[in-house]
Order: sequence, then C-alpha cells, then structure tokens
Amino acid sequence: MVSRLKEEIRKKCTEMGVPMVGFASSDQWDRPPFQPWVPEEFRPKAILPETRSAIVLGMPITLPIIETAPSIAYHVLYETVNRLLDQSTYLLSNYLGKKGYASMSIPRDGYGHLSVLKDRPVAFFSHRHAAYLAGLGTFGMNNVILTREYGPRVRFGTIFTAAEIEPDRIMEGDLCIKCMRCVDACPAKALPGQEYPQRLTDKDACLMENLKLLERYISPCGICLKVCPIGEDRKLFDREDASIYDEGDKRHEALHRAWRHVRSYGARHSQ
Ligand code: B12
Repeated sequence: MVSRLKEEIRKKCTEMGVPMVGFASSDQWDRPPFQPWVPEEFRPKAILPETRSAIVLGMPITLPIIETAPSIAYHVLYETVNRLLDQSTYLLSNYLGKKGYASMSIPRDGYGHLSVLKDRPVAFFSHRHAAYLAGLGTFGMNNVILTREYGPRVRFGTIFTAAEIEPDRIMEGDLCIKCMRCVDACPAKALPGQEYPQRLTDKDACLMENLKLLERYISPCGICLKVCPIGEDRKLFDREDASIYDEGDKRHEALHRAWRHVRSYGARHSQ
C-alpha cells in the first residue's frame, strides 16, 4: 500500500480546487454491500483490468445557485462543474500515469445527449456507487449520494488506477433523515419514497422532465438536490430550515422574489 501517494493525491486535489476525495479498492465491487448491486461488466476491473483502486473526486454545487433551479444560473454552473471535474480527473490520471501507474479517468456522465437515455438510461460506470464505496456519503431518498459537507449538492468523477491505495471506510449510518421533501417536491413525481435500492427513481419520468427543460435551455431540474436539508453548506447561507422552499412561505418573501427574478431570464418560456 502506498500511503504517501494517498497524501500526494489529496494535496493535488486541494491545489486543483477539488474539496472532496475518497478512495476505494477495486475488489470492493466484488463484495456487494447491498442488493441489487452493480453488474460485473460495470465494475472498474472489468473496464480497466489493471485497476487496483478507484479515486472519487467530488465538487460542490453552490447552494444559492441551485436554489434558483431550474434556471440558466444552475444550467451554467452544472456545465462549469462538469468541465472542472473532467479536467481534474484527467489531470490526476496523467499525474499517476507519469508515476508509473496505469490510470484512466471516467467521464462525469458518459452519454452524448439526454435523448439517448430514453432507450438505455444507464451509463457504463456509476459514480454514485463509487462515491459510496469511497466513503464520501450515503444514498438518500432522492436516489443520489448525500454528503456531510454539501448534502446531495455535489457531483462526482472517478479515476481508475493500478496504484494500490489504502481505501477509505464506507460511511456508517445514514445521512438521509427521510423527511420526504425531495419526494414531495419532485415535479415529475419520479421519486418512489422508498429507500435506495429497494425502489429506484422513475428514470423515464425524470428524463422527460429534464428533456422539457433542455428545450428551454435550463436543464437539469435539480429540485431534489435543492430541497434536501442535509449538508454543512446550509450553515454558511443560514439556510438550515429547508421549509423556506415551500410554496407560499411568507417569511422569506425576499428570497422567493430573488429566485423568481433569476428564473425569469435567459430561458425559453412555456412552449
Ligand atoms: C443516467 C443518469 C441520469 C438519468 C437517470 C437517473 C437515474 N436515477 O439513474 C437522468 C437523466 C434521469 C438523471 C437525472 C439526475 N441526475 Co443523473 N446521472 C446519470 C448517470 C449518467 C448514470 C447513472 C447510472 O447509469 N447509474 C448506473 C446504475 C448502476 O445505477 P442504478 O440504475 O441505480 O442501478 C441499480 C439497480 O438498477 C441495479 N441493477 C439491476 N439490474 C441492472 C442492470 C443494469 C444494466 C444496471 C446498470 C444496473 C442494474 O444495480 C444498481 C445498484 O443498485 C450518472 C453519472 C454516472 N456515470 O454515474 C449521473 C448522476 C447519477 N446524476 C446525478 C444527478 C445530480 C442527477 C440529477 C439530480 C440532475 C442534476 N444533475 O441536477 C437528477 C436526479 C435523478 C434522481 N433523483 O434519481 C449525479 C449524482 C450525484 C450524487 N450526489 O450522487 C451523477 C452521479 C452525475 C455526477 N457525475 O455527479 N441522471
């Protein structure tokens, strides 16, 4: 095990402005922590046989920006974070390659256009499952990974590497408090209200909602991330009470006005 390398990678991530990094062993995919689990051909060693470790990077979505979602502000931030994630995983993979470890970066999404997900709504590799194994968070009622730092408002990218790095521990317990805010707020009624993976997001319903928003230039939806009360990011903005997002909340009229203002510009309006 190369523990100095782990510290070097953490330092490199800090330098690149990536605040979250976690490590998993590729063997962990072969010991399913729950069922149903990721099928064999979707696991790191099946994709790059040299893989000994997976390194998962996480970058946050700024809370007051996602509060305006769906909006051009969130749409642009989503693209920015995606680009930075792909750049960071690529740079880290090259860095490890130069040190003699066969490595590859995995695209943060892995599909050409939302429309291709109609027939096949999965990617060749799942970053959520990688982030879970790397100890970065736990699955929430909204089917995505919640983290202590940013709740679900974080996007992930992964690097497969031949370096054998000590894995981080899977997070114990459950960050999701099952408040059901995400289930109630979902405009597509795509969240079944049962714990992952007993029931999954209705991918088709979520996809159709996102395709409608794409036509208006303001995808993705992001509402199940915005209303989640978990995450230390809420403290900075004094937003620990997630009931502020309720329609008709009179106590925070100024905030609602600001969100409506941002939402009113830069998007194609009702078709
Ligand atoms: C396809 C996709 C979508 C689709 C389908 C959504 C879905 N829930 O699967 C659409 C477009 C609808 C979508 C929407 C959203 N997405 Co999306 N999406 C992806 C993508 C590209 C692939 C997901 C995937 O294929 N997972 C693989 C399978 C393994 O997961 P699974 O379906 O849960 O499979 C389980 C079972 O089905 C079982 N299984 C049984 N039989 C089979 C057979 C096969 C073939 C497979 C694969 C599995 C399987 O095994 C699995 C384990 O339990 C990932 C990026 C990536 N490459 O990981 C982002 C990703 C999951 N999305 C993300 C986000 C944030 C969103 C949105 C909030 C939109 C937004 N960006 O604001 C919404 C929320 C959706 C929700 N609440 O569920 C983030 C989540 C971050 C986090 N904090 O966890 C990701 C990881 C992107 C990223 N790089 O950060 N998404």
